[in-house]
Amino acid sequence: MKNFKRTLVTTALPYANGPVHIGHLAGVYVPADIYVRYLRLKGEEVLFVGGSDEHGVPITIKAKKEGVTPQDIVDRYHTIIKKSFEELGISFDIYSRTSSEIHRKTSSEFFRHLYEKGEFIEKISEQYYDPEANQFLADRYIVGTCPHCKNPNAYGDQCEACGTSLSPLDLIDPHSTISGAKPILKPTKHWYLPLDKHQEWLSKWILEEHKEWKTNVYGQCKSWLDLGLQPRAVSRDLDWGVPVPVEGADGKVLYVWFDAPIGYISNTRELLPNDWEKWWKDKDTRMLHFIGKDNIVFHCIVFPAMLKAEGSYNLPDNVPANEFLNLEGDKISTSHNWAVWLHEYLQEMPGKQDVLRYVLTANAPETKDNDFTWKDFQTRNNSELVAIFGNFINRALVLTQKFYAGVVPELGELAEIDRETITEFQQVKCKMEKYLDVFRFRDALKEAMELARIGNKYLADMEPWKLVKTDATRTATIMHVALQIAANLAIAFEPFTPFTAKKLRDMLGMSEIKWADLGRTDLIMAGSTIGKVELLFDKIEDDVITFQMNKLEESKKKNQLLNYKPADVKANVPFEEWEKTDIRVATVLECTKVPKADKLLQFRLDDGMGGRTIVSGIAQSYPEPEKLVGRQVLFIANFEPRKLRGIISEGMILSAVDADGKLVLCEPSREVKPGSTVG
Ligand code: B3M
Ligand code: ZN
Repeated sequence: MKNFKRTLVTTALPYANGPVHIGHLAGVYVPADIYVRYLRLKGEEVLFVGGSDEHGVPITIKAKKEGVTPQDIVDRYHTIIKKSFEELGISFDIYSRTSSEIHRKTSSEFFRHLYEKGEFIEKISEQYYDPEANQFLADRYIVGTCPHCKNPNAYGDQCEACGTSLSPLDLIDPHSTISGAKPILKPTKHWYLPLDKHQEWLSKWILEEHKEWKTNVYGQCKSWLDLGLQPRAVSRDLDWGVPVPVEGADGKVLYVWFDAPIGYISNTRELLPNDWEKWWKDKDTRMLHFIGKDNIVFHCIVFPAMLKAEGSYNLPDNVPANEFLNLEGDKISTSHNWAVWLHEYLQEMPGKQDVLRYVLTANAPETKDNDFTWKDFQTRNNSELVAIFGNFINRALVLTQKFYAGVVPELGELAEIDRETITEFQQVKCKMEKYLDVFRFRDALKEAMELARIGNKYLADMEPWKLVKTDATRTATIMHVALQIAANLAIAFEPFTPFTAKKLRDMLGMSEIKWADLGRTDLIMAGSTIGKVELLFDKIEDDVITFQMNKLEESKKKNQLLNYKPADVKANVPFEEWEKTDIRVATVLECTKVPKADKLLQFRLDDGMGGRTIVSGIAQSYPEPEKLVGRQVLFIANFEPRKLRGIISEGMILSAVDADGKLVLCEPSREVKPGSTVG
C-alpha cells in the first residue's frame, strides 16, 4: 500500500427527509467513526466530513404533503440528524448541509467548469409536463397503473406493489399528483455526463488497480462496467436544488446525485476555507467514502467520472460499502415506519449509546445483509458487554479498592502464567490492526473482546480473592497485571465504545491514550490511585425489550391497515346456488377454549331449534371467550357437520377478516329471535 500523509473520510449524506435509523448507522456511520477514531489514536492526520443531503424530489413531495416549504422539511430533519449523530458520538469534524450558500457556490462552479471544458453533452428529450400546474413532472410526481401488476397507484419510477422499476412512459393512464391532470409530453433540454466516454479508464482503474476493494463493491462495479456505461442526465426540471448555472436553464436544477457528492467538497471548504484543497487535491491525501450498497455506483463510477472530468481532484482510494441491515427479519422501511430511529433510541435508552454501537458492529452487514433483533441486542449486552467486559473491569477494580484502598500495587516477580497471559494479550494489537486496516470491524471488535476474555480467565484461574489470604506479594503482582489489562481495554475499545472507554480511562486515571501503547504493561504505575468504581454496563431486563418489540408490532399493524387491499372477488354464483346456503342467527350460551388447540373456541348456541355446538377457529382474536356469552352471531346452519378435536361441529360461524388478520364476529345490528334467517 502506498504511504499517505493524511486521510479524508466521508460518509454518505443522509437525505434530510427523515431521521436516521439503525440501518444507516450499521452501514455507514458507525464503521466510519470506528475507523476515524482508530486513525486519530494512531496520531494520523485525518478529516471526517459529513452532512445532510437536502435536495431531491422526495423532500419536495414531503413538503407538499405537509403544506410547508422544502426548506422547512430539511431544517427540521437536519437538526434532528445532526444532534443524534453527536449524541451517538459520531465524531465528525464537520457535519453541514447541501442547502448552504457555500455548497451552492461550490457545486455551481463545479458544473460550470465541466460545462466550459465541454465535458457534458446536451440532449433534448420528451418528458411529461403538467399542463395545469405548468411544470415538468419528476417521475415521483406521476402516478398511473402498473403495466405488470395493474396496481393503480404505481409511481413513474417504481411500482411499490410489485417492486418493478418503471419509467413514466410505462404507466397506463398516467396523471399528475400535483393537479390530477393528464400529463402531456413536451421537449426539454438537459445536460448529460457521457459516462460511456469514461468507461475505459474507469474499468482499468477499478477492475485492475483496485482489486483490493471489498468483493461486494468490486462485484457491483464490475457488473455496471460489463453492461456498458451510458450518458447520465445531471440536471432536472424542478424548482428545488442548485440552479443550473448556464444561460437558458430557467426552471432547471442540478440533479441531486450531481450536487450531493460535491457536498463533501463544500463541507471541507466550509470547515477549512484556506486549507481545504490539500484534502482534495494533494496526492499525499487518501480519500475514503463510507456508504451503503445502494450508493456504490454513484461513488465508484459517477462521482469519480465527475472528479476526473474536472481534472484537479483526487479519486477515492477505497469505498468500503456495507450491505443492508434488516430489522426483525424484514427490510427496514422509512415509509412503513419499520425501523429503530436513532433519536428515539437515544431518548428511550439514555446512556446506552455504546450498547447500540457495539451491537451494530458485532452484527454489522459487512459482507452480506444481516438482521437486527431486539433479542440479540439484549443477549449481546447481557452476556458480552456485562458478563465479559464489564465483569472483568468490575472485578479488577473492586478488588483493587478492597485490597489496596484503590492504590495500584507493586509488580513482583512474574510467574510463567503471568508471562503467558501478557504474551497473549500483547498479540491483540497486531490482530486488531490486521482487521481494522481492511475495514473488518466485526472481527476487530471480536479481538478487543478477546482481551477482556483473557483478563477474565486470568482472574478466574489466579483467584486473587483467595490468594490474598496467604500470599500478599503474589496477589499484588496478579492485580497489577490485571490492571494493565484493564488499561489496555480502555485503548482497544476507544474506537468502538468511546463513552465506555472514557469512563474506564477516568476510573484508571489515564489521561492520554495512544494506539501505540496497546500491549504495554506499564500503562498505570504502582502507587497511583484509581477513581470511584462504577459499572461499565447494566443488564437489560426483559421489559425494556418487550417495550421495543411492542412498538414495532404496533407499526406493523398500522401498516397492514394502511396498505390494505381487499382480496379479489370470487367468480359469480347463480342465485339458485347461493340460495342453498342457510344462514341463521343464534345467541351464544357458552363459549370456551378447546383444550390443547390454540386457535379453537367451542360455542354452545341457542339456535331457536333446540341448540347446537359449533367449533370456530377464532380463539386468537377472542382471548376472553366467556365475554361472548349473550352476544348474537351469524352461522351457516346447513354446513356439513365436521369433527374437530373430537368435537362434532354443526355449522360455521361467520366472521370478517380485518387487514391485520384479526377475525371479527358478525352480529345483527339489533337483537333478533334465535333461528332467524339471514339473506
Ligand atoms: N442521500 C442517498 C442515501 O441516503 C444519498 C447519499 C448521498 S451521498 C453523496 O441513500
Ligand atoms: Zn406493479
